[in-house]
Amino acid sequence: MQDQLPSAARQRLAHDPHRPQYHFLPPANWMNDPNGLIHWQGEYHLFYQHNPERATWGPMHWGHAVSRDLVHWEDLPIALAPTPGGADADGCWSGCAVDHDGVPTLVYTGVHEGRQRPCLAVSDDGLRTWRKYPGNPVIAEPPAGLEVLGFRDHCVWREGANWYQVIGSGVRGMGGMILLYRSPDLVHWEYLGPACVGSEDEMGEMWECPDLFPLGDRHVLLISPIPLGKTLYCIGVYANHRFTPHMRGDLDPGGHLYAPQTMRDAQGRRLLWGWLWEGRTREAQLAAGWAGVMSLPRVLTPRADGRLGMAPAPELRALRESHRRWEDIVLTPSTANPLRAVDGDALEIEVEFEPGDAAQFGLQVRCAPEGQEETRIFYDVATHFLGVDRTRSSLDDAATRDLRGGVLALDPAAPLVLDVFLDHSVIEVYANGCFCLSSRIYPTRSDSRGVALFARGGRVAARRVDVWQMGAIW
Ligand code: DQQ
Repeated sequence: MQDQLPSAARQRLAHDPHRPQYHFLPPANWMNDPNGLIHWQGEYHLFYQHNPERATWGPMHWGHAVSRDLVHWEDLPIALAPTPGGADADGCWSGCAVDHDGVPTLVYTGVHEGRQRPCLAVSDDGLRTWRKYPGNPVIAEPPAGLEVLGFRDHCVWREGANWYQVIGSGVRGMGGMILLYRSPDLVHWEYLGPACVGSEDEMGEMWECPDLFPLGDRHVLLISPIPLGKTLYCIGVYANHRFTPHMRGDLDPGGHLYAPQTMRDAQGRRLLWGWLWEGRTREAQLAAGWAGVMSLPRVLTPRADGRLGMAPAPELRALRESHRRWEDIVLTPSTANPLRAVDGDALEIEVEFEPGDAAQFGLQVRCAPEGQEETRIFYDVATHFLGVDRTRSSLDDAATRDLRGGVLALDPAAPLVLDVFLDHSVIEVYANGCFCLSSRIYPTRSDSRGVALFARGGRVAARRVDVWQMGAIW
């Protein structure tokens, strides 16, 4: 059910122990993809796919929030709702925001009777309310001759006098692709051809939520391919209307981040947000009355080793409250837990490990006193696997229990620096500035609040451990 006031809805759900306190999520009900990210006159605007009626995916609206500091968010009225009989009668799906000669303009996918087509909306009151372009949709059909599996989600940018956009698409038997268009005015679009086509076996058949942007002297393409259920990043060269990938990777092998979008802010930073989906049943989501969380803002940077640099936005330090530090701890399998005094479900934990001869090391969070529940964030030295093990995170059968992660190769003497953000049911792990894992956990016990460090099969040193209690953003 939709509450009258966002603040009343937030209040009503505030005591849910799984509800994050410093990650953005809507007042209530369903959220998926971030949309329309834009830094406008000192304000960060975050729009999002939203079903304001229920905590399940449904008729898509664009929810809207604004922030001056990237940390605290204020709810604004819903920006877009389906128009009965219109090109978006069945949903306002994902898209982006651009500054069209001073006019804030949303480019989104209108869905009607199974057709997905680009639509526009503009604001003349500082992005508070939105007027749809009466001529929607602005592209009537997908390109002739292509049997596309989808034609949706928009990444729009300016080059000289023209606008360009790529639209997510794919053709069965060929693979996922982005279709490139050019326009002088955002209304009239000329099709230029596919800017990139992937191999279906490796990169799926339909690319959702493409984002193509310059980073350093390269371009990055983000895609969320069906049926992979995860986001890939490709680093390569964009020239002559073609993007050629030179390397690719999993953006976040934690298994919960999807359909991210980026924006360039006034400082010239490339910021990314992604949708962190739930790890529990539809019934559990409906009972909770909310579903879907936004990741923390991540700063993307080019790196000399060719990887994508990813770090939490430094503004998040404003959330740090009481702090404790430990230094030079040597851990062995029999060491008593040095962090036994730590208690919390909204924490930032930064640890610098110096690998010794331990086979595995890491930390545990949301630990119950007798170990009935715990979540392990671990590094396996032989396989270079950094993972989140939630096989014992929850006594609730409805919560996903698995082990997810990916390979982070470390030089033998190099430290592993983990920056872990724990926020009730959300875990975000940042490692060595180039690796992220997002996960969701649902411990059942009110005393599952402990934190521990561990080593298996040998010794490891924790050179520095910093733990902060984190404040709430509302
Ligand atoms: N979510 C939107 C689509 C997009 C998908 C619909 C990705 O536009 O392809 O809610 O999660």
